[in-house]
Amino acid sequence: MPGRDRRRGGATAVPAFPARLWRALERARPPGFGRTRAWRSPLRGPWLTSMFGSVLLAALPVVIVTGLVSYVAYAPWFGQAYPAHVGWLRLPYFTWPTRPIWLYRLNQGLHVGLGLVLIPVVLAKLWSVAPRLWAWPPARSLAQVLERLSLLSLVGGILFEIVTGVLDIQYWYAFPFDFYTAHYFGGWVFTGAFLAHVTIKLPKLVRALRSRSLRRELRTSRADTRPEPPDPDGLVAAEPAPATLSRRGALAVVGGGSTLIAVMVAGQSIGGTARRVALLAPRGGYRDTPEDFPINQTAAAAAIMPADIGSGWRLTLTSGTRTVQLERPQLLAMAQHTAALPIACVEGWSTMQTWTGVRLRDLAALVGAGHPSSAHVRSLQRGGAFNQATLQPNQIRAPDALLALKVNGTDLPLDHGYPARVIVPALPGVHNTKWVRSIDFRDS
Ligand SMILES: Nc1nc2c(c(=O)[nH]1)N[C@H]1C(S)=C(S)[C@@H](COP(=O)(O)O)O[C@H]1N2
Ligand SMILES: [Mo]
Repeated sequence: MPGRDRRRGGATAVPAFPARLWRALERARPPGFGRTRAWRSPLRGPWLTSMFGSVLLAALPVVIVTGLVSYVAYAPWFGQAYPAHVGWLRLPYFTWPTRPIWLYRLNQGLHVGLGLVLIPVVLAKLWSVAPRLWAWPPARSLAQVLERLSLLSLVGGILFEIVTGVLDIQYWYAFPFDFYTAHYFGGWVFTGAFLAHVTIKLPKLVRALRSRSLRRELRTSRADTRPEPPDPDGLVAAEPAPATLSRRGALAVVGGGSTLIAVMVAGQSIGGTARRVALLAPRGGYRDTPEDFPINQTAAAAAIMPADIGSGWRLTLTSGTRTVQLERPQLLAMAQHTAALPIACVEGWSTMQTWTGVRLRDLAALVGAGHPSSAHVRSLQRGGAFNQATLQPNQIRAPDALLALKVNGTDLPLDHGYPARVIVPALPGVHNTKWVRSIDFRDS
């Protein structure tokens, strides 16, 4: 068969290793590797691999870009992104806008939601190229050594991102390193390998997609399913078994898996009744009523003491040498503003609520900061990574940027930050500091 000949020809066309090295590799074969005849599914072939590949080609750039955008949204120039120092991987920074208010909500919903939905497609694509991943000897030439190394970053990279990402949103910190740092650098490793892989494989992908008609595949039953013609890469089984599933069946299994995941996570962004079927989302179990919406960290978990938030509580405002202290009734006596704004967590969940409180810019003016260049907000919470945040000028100036005292018409519940919390349009959830103790405005 011409395909078989081409496969052999392909291997010798590049300068190969000396025969001695080859024999040594052959002797060192680990169990399970190099058993080309053991892979017998008649579905494997360039067309099926390219179907999964084209889905990933279209969707993974969205996951990558939203991940990087989220890093910038944290305002890394204030030293409050993770990791804080990224060396020459520094992105072009830009001021994170406050409009549209759903910007961060959309960004994180896409990053986390799409990332989860693509897991079945990634697994299916890995399954479709499995004979290549278990090939032995692992490489026959220097060019193939390089290819194998790039595949290691590609496959290892995406599996690492999936595992760390999923464990993080499930609050299962099973790993001994910082999640954000690992996920950030892992993301770059994967992105580099992804770009190289797409550049090398794109012509093959286009050719393979053209080799069969999707519409015809969707009409082909299991009984009529035949292997693709032998290919130079050896994806097609040398001794294919009879089909136990049609290609349309395989696409349906993968598509069905992705749809199921979509149903089980979309609710954490949409809210309402949909949140109740968001079984994969750790913040799924809320009724989404004015009194019962998602909480990131409870007051008990944050060790907020009743004495700290009683009648002795004061908000301390500073700017330069000026200091103003306000009790809660004094804050309530100031001009109140109401706005419907989302809390959108980096973990993908979000919730829309109606907040009432004092505008941050009014608080700045009170302490003489007419044009603040930043606001440093501190919480009563003593430890933890989320007990302070720095806001950009536009996040102080925005008319809907509030120090909220109420939500949905009643006093803030303790778990949502009583006596006062920050709520700013389009701000990453983590910077909406709860149980606020002080705000320091820097004037420019
Ligand atoms: N002091 C303090 N503020 C905090 C947090 C915290 O743990 N401590 N969590 C932050 C995070 S990560 C999010 S997503 C939001 C969640 O607000 P909620 O618990 O009212 O829903 O609060 C932010 N503010
Ligand atoms: Mo969060």
